[in-house]
Amino acid sequence: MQTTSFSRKQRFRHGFLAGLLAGILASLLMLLLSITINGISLPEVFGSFFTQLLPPTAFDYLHLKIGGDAKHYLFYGILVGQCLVFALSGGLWTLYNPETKITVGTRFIASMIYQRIFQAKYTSKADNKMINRGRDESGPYSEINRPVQQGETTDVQEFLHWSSGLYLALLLLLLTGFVFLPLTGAGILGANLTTGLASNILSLAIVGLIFGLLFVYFQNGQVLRAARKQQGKEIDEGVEEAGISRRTVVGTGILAVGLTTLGIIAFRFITSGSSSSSPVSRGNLLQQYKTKITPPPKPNYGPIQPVPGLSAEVTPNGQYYLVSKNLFTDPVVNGKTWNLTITGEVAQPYTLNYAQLSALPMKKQYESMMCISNEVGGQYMSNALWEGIPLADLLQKAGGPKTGASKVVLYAADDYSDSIHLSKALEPTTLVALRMNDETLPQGHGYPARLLVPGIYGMKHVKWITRIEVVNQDYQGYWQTRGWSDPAPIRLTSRIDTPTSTTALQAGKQTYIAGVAFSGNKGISEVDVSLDGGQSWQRATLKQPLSALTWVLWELPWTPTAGTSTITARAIDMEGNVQDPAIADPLPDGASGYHSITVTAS
Ligand SMILES: Nc1nc2c(c(=O)[nH]1)N[C@H]1C(S)=C(S)[C@@H](COP(=O)(O)O)O[C@H]1N2
Ligand SMILES: [Mo]
Repeated sequence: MQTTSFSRKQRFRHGFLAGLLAGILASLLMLLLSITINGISLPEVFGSFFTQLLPPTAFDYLHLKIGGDAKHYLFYGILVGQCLVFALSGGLWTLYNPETKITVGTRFIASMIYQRIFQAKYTSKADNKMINRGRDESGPYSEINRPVQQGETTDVQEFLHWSSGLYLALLLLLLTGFVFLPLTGAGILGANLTTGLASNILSLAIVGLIFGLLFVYFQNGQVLRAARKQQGKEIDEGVEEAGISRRTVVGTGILAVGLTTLGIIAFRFITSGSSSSSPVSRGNLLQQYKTKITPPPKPNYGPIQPVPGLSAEVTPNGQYYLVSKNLFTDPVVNGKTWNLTITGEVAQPYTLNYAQLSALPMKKQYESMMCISNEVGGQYMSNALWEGIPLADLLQKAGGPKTGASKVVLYAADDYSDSIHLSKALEPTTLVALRMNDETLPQGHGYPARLLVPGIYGMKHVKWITRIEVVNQDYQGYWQTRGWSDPAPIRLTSRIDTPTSTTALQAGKQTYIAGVAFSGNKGISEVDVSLDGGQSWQRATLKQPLSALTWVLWELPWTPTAGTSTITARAIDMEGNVQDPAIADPLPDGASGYHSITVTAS
């Protein structure tokens, strides 16, 4: 009698591949559910946990790139990891198949359903047809139910019931819900997440169900193919080849995706390191550096030529820099059901809906923002006209903060939170903004409402706010628990927008050096440009800013000489503080140093 026998390695491989395929599809379904029904996205939860575990310096690199592509790589990396966990669970499940312990009843039902749907079976009846496809009394499990004969291998146990897949899914679900999620701080079944317990359970159950069924489907398909191959006297060559090539293709595909992801991260890492070196000698700059000029310079306002490459003074909404912690998608909040709660250490907590909030008196102000992970000369800086309700008014409406209150915490729809000091919260320019450049706040910038808090970095400008809580103790926000500054005042900076290292300059032909300078809420009194590595400085013309809270456009006419030139810029704020030339990475307080570029004229 012919028997098929699979080695442990083969059995593991079958389960692993089946788990991988089912895991990929289940993971895609998970993402789909997270977008459509606000289901839980485990890669998002684990990504957030992972960034908290890493030492801040190790994560610095990734945060530098957040808003760019790196966070997506992190996300896809974790997604690949999740698929591998599915695959591993499939391999182990097949290897240590606990099927024999599953009741005969569920086996029978599962086997019936299996036959009904797929009409595929594997049988070793002595009709010399080891494999056939078609309806028959014996199902794929008839073999298992038969007592195992002496010397016979038990490969057929690799055929799984639907119920077996569901048991595996249940096991994974229990592990996730009661072990892994609580370990990340998300609570049992992710109860602490804003997605909500009901939506978590529903989405996990759907994903689990689909994974379990697909796993059994792929597993049995593979066993069938492998058995055919082994007993292959009557195999259909075409089918067999298709089986092998599909397996090979999938395996190679996964490998390729994984390697590409790693490659891109490595490439980014290498190139980011090389671009941070500055063409200007630090010694010079530091030697001559005076931290403060008293009295502060009087700004040199004047007309600015509209030169190509210079930032628009007001950034259009579509071009405003975008940063969020969210690895996959930002929350889409429904303004019709959304409301904002003011609570904590206040006399009368209350809740307003969007219409009620919009009806309150609003204030318009130009304000520029900068991300704390922006490097000197970087692009995570923009300016807009905002409109919103002063936070002080909202707190006053609640009877004001109680004595002893020290901080205000802002909670958002994406499980992000941050705090600001009460004194900062009460400043008249701290707003809960509903509008941006005369439009409803765009979704990506925090619709329905975001915080504006001039003078401190972008991370404190909490988007998609749901709750504002006055507290009487310290509170560390999302980025603070990852090593970043809590007070987070903006560090004075200036950026050369034009020319760039790739601009084709003509020697002897006048052009303009131009850019922006920003201090948060301390204004800009002067911007200087040096063409000799900081030995001498020329004063640029400043465009009178739209408010005391915005960046300032600056410009200097310049006639390049043939060859290369190095251009360096520095700013001075309205208090006379001079931009710090010491190079500092963004972590933990924001970057410092001077922006320098090397250009060539011919
Ligand atoms: N809810 C929420 N608010 C958030 C963030 C976030 O991830 N979630 N990111 C912060 C960071 S780090 C920055 S720099 C600003 C960016 O705002 P923007 O995308 O409108 O430019 O939003 C801040 N507010
Ligand atoms: Mo940021």
